[in-house]
Amino acid sequence: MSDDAETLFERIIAGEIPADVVYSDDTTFAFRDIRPQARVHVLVVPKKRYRNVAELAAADPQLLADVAKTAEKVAELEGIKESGYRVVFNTDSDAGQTVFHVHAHVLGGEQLGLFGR
Ligand code: DGP
Repeated sequence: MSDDAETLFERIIAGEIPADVVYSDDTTFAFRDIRPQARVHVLVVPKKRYRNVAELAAADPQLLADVAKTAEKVAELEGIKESGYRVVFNTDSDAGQTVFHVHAHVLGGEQLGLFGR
């Protein structure tokens, strides 16, 4: 896919593709992963698209902070803030990144293994 092409997540943010939305504010958007890897598995994305977390951090550190704060907000809304949760940014092919609109996976609601479920 060309970097100029509208990604799947932009279409979800725009409401063109249905999703189970957990939280939205001016700069970020959170929705349940379609293939959950834990009892709670929510994706947090900045509404403005960057390819990965490194590009986001370089271009707009405040927006990366917004994503981190929304991850915590999601944990609070899902009732897993106290028990703990994992925040993961898959980056490029060896990590299995498939959607090139940076997204944080928020995982929890059960005891997680060291590197996955
Ligand atoms: P990653 O591998 O880090 O690029 O994660 C992409 C995630 O996106 C993957 O866990 C599955 C999820 N996903 C893919 N397509 C859809 C979709 O149409 N809706 C939702 N809610 N999640 C999706």
